[in-house]
Amino acid sequence: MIQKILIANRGEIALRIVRACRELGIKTLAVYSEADVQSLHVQLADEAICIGGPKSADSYLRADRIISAAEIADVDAIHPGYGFLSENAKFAEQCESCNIKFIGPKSKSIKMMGDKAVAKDTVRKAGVPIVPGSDGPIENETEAVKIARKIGYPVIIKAVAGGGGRGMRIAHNDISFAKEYHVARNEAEKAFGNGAVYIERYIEKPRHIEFQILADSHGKVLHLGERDCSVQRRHQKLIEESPSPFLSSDLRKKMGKAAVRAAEAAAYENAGTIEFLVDAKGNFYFIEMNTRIQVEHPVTEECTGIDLIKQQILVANGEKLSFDQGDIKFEKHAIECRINAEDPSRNFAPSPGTIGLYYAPGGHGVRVDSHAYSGYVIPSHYDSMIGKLICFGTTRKVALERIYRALSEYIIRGVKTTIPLHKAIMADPVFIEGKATTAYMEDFMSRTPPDLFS
Ligand code: MV4
Repeated sequence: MIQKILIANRGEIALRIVRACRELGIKTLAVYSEADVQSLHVQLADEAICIGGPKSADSYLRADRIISAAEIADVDAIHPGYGFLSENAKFAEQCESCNIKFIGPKSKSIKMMGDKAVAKDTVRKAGVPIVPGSDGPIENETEAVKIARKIGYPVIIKAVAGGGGRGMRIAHNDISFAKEYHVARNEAEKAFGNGAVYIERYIEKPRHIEFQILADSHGKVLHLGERDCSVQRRHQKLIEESPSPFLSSDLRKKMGKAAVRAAEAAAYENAGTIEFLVDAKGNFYFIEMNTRIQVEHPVTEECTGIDLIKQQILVANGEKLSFDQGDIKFEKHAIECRINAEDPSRNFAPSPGTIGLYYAPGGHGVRVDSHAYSGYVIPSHYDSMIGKLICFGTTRKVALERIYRALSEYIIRGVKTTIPLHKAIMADPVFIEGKATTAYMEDFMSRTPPDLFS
């Protein structure tokens, strides 16, 4: 049985993992950088070890130091959270070979899904719809142009080693294609050390809808419904909700079954996400799989009542999932706003610094996952998310009214935050009517005066 877990992360997710471990009676070891000495996860964990300087590359990305800390403190498992080393197949492999359980999928699954072209091919063979495009990476320009013409413009060029929107280029004709193809290859080579790219038909103004997967080591694969993550800016999600206001129950069923088939094709184990694009007609296409717990997992937890972090730990411990697909009830509507220390009226410039007064909302149907507190200094070395506000209720209307109320109560002094922006969006008829696509944020920002969200 797992008795002690090293948490290889920081911020709200590190705190979230400490809390799950406490309830399971598992001891925790926090690792932290010199910039996070005052962090809540360090104070609340049973033990803590400093692993290096403020930069991620000197601390949270140092697999060697993290594994040393794991051995010194004699932990049984490592929870990687999201970001940092969470989707690093080599790190998962190192844990496996040191006899430390990596709380996540097998390194083979991470590797397979990390290559976005292999991932597409794998799920296609399992009967999951994918965006029409090239079969695998395309090595030379002449062939690439031929394929782009055959697919039909506009097309999107994506890095095989990319994901999450990094390294994507759009082309509308042969001339722009030739240029973008080379830019994409060069960028991919620089960013990932792998210049391989593939081509897809560009779906205009899609919805971004993902399914939560949970799988045990005995071959049981379940889905926990979807999250609509269409409200994003520069591939940073801002708002996530479940159920999606766009899906019919028929489409939801079809997509859920496809998501389970996709995870089965990857011999997937632990928590993961199957991402789909959905066009205006309701056609859906697999685009990629995330082999980690995600920021927005609380949305699913509040809809289903299932604690995903606890389930991750139980599955890593070799236990069978104690429920079946039919036991999962989707009875609530949940919505999450990401609270970032950014200034929306100044192009979302980061706003690190010291929080003065901090007062989080509460009451019926309100959850706040945050590591912030009065006097907390937000370091400038990491992402700007300082918390997540999740509100839930029996209907979408109740959840939206509740989150507007909770946003109005939320006090964070001393730094700029996305709270006023979220209030403006929650009052926007387009959003309220459930009409947001991935084009929503750009449109909202262009038609809304800055004083409404600053
Ligand atoms: C696409 C797409 C349209 N067509 N693929 C963005 C996140 C990454 N996981 C995949 N993404 C997209 N892939 C095809 N074939 C649209 C997006 C996309 C997007 C693209 C450009 C600018 C903003 C975007 C926002 C959301 C999704």
